[in-house]
Amino acid sequence: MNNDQATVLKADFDRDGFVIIRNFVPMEQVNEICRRAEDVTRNQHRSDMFSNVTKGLERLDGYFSELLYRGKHVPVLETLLGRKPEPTTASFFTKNNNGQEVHPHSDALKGGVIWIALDKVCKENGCLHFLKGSHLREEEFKHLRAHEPTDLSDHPDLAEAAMDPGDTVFFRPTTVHWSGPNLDGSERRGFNCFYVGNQYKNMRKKKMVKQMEAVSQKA
Ligand SMILES: O=C(O)CCC(=O)C(=O)O
Ligand SMILES: [Fe+2]
Repeated sequence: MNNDQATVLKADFDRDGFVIIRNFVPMEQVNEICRRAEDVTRNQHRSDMFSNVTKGLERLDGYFSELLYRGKHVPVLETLLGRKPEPTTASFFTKNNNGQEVHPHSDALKGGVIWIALDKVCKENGCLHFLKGSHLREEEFKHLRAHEPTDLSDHPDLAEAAMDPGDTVFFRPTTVHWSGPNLDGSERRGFNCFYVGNQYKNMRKKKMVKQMEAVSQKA
């Protein structure tokens, strides 16, 4: 990516809260991600609402931790964010035709996210949708939850992210996004990397602060 391309991408990213780079990941790598993600999720038998979402791939296969930490999307995301992305986790998203909608939500307050299409994704099989510019209106959308239906299908800022395998969307975790049902039952897989800081470290820090507060209240 040259400087002019980076400037245009960053302007779009700053305005809309997301940007799609077409053909970003070569097909060999798309196939390898699919093969490895299918391998590590094969024996999972979950029945919860988000059984189609597997986080923590980087703990199951070193290939995914390499991608999360050193994938070629990392420097691009750094340019878009204007700061070093802080890796959190890598995830695999599948979707069959039995529901499994992810309702409108934001992921976190800070950082960035990338989502690579592993199959052709379109409105019929439940591609991602974004609300353009919603990252600039956090207050208005902060009540949204991925497990609670909210109908934004007529929203004027709606953008449908139809993508081909290898296309990659870079987005702010505060940009409202969702994915509808898979109506045609075609294969619909995506791989994402969250860069929203080390949640485990943050959790430990919060726990420590609580413990210290409890101690000082007793004293
Ligand atoms: O792929 C999906 O259905 C949802 C993806 C999503 O919410 C995310 O990548 O943060
Ligand atoms: Fe999300």
